[in-house]
Amino acid sequence: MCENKHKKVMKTEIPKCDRSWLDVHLVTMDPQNEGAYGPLKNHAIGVAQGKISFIAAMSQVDPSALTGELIEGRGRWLTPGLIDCHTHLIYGGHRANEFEQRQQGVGYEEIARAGGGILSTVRSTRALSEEVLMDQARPRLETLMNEGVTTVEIKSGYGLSVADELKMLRAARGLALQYPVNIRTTLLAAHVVPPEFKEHPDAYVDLICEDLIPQVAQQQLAEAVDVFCEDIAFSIEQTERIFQVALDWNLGIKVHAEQLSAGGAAALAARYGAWSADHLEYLDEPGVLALQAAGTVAILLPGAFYFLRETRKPPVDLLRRHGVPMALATDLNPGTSPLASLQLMMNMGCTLFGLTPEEALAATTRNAARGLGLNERLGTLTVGMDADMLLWEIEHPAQLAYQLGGLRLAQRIYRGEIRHVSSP
Ligand code: DI6
Ligand code: FE
Repeated sequence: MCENKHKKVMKTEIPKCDRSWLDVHLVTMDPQNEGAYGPLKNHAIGVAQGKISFIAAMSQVDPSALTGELIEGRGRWLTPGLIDCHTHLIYGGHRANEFEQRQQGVGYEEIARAGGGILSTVRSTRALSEEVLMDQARPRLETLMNEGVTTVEIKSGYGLSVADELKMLRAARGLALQYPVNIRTTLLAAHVVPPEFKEHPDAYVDLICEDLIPQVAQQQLAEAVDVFCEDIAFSIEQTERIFQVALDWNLGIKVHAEQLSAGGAAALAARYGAWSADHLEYLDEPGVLALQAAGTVAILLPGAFYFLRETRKPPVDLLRRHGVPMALATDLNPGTSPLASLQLMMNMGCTLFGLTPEEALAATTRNAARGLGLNERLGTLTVGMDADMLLWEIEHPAQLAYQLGGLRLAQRIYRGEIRHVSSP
């Protein structure tokens, strides 16, 4: 391997690689690299043991000195793998019947009060086995992966009992064993109060704190805990109790905050060092400053905004002005966002919320990684990061947020290997 070393002293010393891509335009999304998207044109990139092992300008590379498989990039664009950092993609059944009702003028909350809504999905989820839940989730997961998603967060929250919440998390872990995708799981037992605890919701919070969180932590079934903090779900005091226990067990903290009203949940989560605060349509400036001070990511969910035909938008200008990292995710769920497309969210992030295409791509790579506590491993094309990458047949990275469908993903690279999606 070293025989050219003395002849080509001008060239960069390249470590041993499993695979390298030559002549690619890198969309690094690394702020260290100047310019929109952190571009490095006409570069080579190599991977070893699942990680990015070198990045060098083509002019600095002697291809004959490279080890491992060589792939001709032919001037195509390589981006980090896309990260969907907020989904509820495991659930039983569907709610198309409620969509029909809503199209006839019945409101989301009216449906919920009549025993439908989240609780109808709780009933169908409780009725299914772990295996059937996995089977029902497959097409949703595969659709995301086919679009370039390499990391996806999946929340529980439709079980609402110890056994059923653990079942949902195990189903998510089961999918992770069967697909080339990085699945991160979040315990969202505090999604709504289950019917059994309707008259004494604090007893349900006790169950979460004293039973569920310890079991989930001991069995390593989730990386984080999430709470839906809202008048119709859990109060600020209940939310804080849950955060305290999550911290004791060394779990990440996330929150569904200020979606329907301004309750101060985002600022509370920031005080607890949350990875992310999500939704945020009603977030005010003090809340924005709290997120900024804590380095908490604002995860925006335009799918739910669109599907519920909301009109109140998250304060994107304030978030931008104060330098809060913004992420975008599908919120994929049967009630408010039955939309399995992260590219659609990038497009809606621009058209509905006013992000730029570059912000939309940062929102599904670098900032989405931070929102999952993975910023040291994922989200940019940087030496040492996990080699989750996408080779696109595009002419400009803005196309990823601009066009819906009709883009060709030439290679989906997961942990350094070319891994397209097929049903196991
Ligand atoms: N916010 C939402 O929009 C979803 N959950 C949440 O906390 C609603 C989920 C559903 O309707 O099934
Ligand atoms: Fe959600």
